[in-house]
Amino acid sequence: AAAKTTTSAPKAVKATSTVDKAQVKAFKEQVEKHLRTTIGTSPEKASKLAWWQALVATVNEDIFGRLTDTQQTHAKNDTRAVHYLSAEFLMGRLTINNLTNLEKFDVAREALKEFGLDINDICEEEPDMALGNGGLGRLAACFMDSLATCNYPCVGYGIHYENGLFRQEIRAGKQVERPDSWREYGCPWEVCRPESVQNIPLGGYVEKQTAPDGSQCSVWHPSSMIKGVPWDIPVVGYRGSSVAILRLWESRSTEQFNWDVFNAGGYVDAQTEKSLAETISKVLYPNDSTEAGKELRLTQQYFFCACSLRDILRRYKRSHHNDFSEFASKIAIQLNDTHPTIAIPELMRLLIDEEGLSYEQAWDITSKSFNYTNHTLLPEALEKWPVYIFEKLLPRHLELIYEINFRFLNGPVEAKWPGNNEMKSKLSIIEEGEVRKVRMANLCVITSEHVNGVAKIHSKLVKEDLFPDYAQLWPNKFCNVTNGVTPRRWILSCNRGLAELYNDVAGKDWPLDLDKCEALKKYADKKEYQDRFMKIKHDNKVALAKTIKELCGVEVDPNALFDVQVKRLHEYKRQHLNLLYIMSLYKSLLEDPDQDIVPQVFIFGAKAAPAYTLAKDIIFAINAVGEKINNDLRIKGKLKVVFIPNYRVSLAEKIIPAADISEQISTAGYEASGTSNMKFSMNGALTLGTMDGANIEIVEQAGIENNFIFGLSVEEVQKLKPRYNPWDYYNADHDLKAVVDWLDSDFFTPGQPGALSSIKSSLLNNGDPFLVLADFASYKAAHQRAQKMFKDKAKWAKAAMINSATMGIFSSDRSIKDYATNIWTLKSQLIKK
Ligand code: CBF
Repeated sequence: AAAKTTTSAPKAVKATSTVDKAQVKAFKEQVEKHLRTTIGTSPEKASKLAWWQALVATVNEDIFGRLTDTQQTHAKNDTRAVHYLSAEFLMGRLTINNLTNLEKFDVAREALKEFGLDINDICEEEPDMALGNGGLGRLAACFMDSLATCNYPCVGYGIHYENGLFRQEIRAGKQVERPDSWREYGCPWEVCRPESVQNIPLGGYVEKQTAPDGSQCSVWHPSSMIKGVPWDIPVVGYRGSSVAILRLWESRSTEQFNWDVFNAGGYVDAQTEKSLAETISKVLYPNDSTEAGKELRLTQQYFFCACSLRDILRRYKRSHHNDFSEFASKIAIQLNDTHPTIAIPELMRLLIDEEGLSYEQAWDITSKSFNYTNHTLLPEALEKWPVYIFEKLLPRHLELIYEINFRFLNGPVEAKWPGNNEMKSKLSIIEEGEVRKVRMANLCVITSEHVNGVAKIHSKLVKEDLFPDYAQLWPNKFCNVTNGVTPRRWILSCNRGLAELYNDVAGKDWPLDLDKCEALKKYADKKEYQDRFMKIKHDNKVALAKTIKELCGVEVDPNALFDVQVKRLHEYKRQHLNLLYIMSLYKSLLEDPDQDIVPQVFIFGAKAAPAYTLAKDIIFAINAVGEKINNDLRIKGKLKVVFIPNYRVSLAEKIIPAADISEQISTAGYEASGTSNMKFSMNGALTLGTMDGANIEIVEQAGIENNFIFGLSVEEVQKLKPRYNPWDYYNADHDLKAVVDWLDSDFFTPGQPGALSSIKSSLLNNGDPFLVLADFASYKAAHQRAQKMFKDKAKWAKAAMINSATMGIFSSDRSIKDYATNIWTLKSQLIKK
């Protein structure tokens, strides 16, 4: 509606005339050259895919030159560097982001236009690089962008999964998983580096040997070798800064093909070894914040850590030979959650068994090199590996873990709590029990110099609730680095209208210093700017409405309030709380169809882990309720519910700029930080959320009066939990009871009564572990406040602008600078051209 009442015309969104004609011409020629000489086709015959490939080849000319400059500068200066070990990097698409960071987007758009092509259309050809599950993997991708932009020497290390996170299809309302073969036809951004291949030992047994001086040593006789093949993906920093490397390891057999078996007639068996080795990097485990606990998963973790450490050692030895005294001053290693923990005993093993250092020397280096980021408090996500799996796959590593544990328990623990066996068993790396287990988080905390959480509240809980005894031993080890997101992707690339507004009010450097956006605040009361801001939002909503029509077949009105919850599906994120509210709103509309409410569109996007049945049931319920509501003429289109299938980074880039409300409704204390909450606020959505994770810091910046905060606080959740009885809430609230009971009927699933009952059952019979019913009334009240504010266009626009303008601290550049200063002691390096 705001858009329709616009009086002063907003500035044009980027005038074509500002683009340099000579640059456009040169770019056009380059694209055509690549189309002919790299791709082997002509403009007349080229498919969209071929155009995209030619575009990438053009961009790569720029990138690889800068990459070489970056690497030469770092090698020449022998700089300290950080090595970011992460099992996930959720990169999404790279084309628009790279063009933006090279400041070539406008030139490229104009050049393609001269061929009669729309750049956005061409870039739809690019598959998402979905090598991650959600927040943790996307954080790693934002961090790579910031490391490159801020010129920090770094390498990101991960796994070159053949299949990324599954592609989600929705059939008859239900999630169906399909493989995501993102590089089936090759990925033009990556380069294979055969000169840096590694061979990784696995399995076998450890033999004790007596050295000539009488000391005992261990010799590992592995049973197999896996080849690690590195693929490099250059990550371009903004505006000509450095180009960072993301190095992803692909597993292959050391023997391509077993000729002896083949010659003996075993045609199929001859392939077996090859396919077993290749299984390691075949597929990303689709679990978010829950542990897979599978042997293959540990093998994946070990495989990429072992390859990466060899790579780190190789580079270090190039300038320091076999003198390891400077190792810890040159190398910082960041463990992105516990997934790469096995790197700790692997570095110990490499230094002792292969480089000949003593245990003490190796420990000194190792314990100064590692740092650990915790991303969740959920007990099921804290990795514990059965000792028997270690015995089978990594017997020498197990031996080293026992040694680390022995020295820790009999050293610092005994000194602090003499004779206290209870404390020893609590802090031990080994969990005793029927199945003995290795507690990976304990190994991380014992070894690392720094342990950080990812938002203030989360870091406090990590220190006080998760590791309180370790905090007594080492209070200074624990710190906080609040997460951030890159403004290059999450404003500049995905919301060009808003970027243009910021250029006008804050100057063109805001993508490098997001605090500059604060300049918009002083215009937040001015109608002209409110209108311009809301027109940008409206245009984004029109574009999203089109996407929704294409993907879901549902017509939505861009003038309605767009209320969005997009994230992984998990009970603690409480999509079912949102659903219960929608049902209650629908019920009230059926009771009084003429009531004066703001038309609303509830938009969901979420993937559920394939084995998480209740999460899949919630997806089905959202679709079933949506189907009914969207087709109910009685409510006159006042309410729509859409579930956008296959939520991923490239969809987030379309959805987030179009949101009015950002649903961040986790049970307080469960969402470590959240990062979509930051992206939504930056793009002018108001948060409807709990005091959890980074929501708390968002509200600190943007003001509680500009957001809709509800629900129990962390302390209240902790207090209520032991005596919580969901039936009390169910029995006391008529509306709540009615909607929960509705789940048992076949109203939303004609002919299938009980199809949605598992949700009711989890809320009542299973004790409602995430306090959905306890927060329902307060959630409903927050929605009513939002409704009321949305009717006051000026007030809403002002709040949206203040949210967007005050998100400076959530730039991932700030997070990376915090890590560099407080954890890595790392200096940025200007790149010589
Ligand atoms: O820190 C990044 C994100 O990580 C998670 O996604 C995770 O996988 N543990 C958390 O759930 C998020 O809260 C957090 O923002």
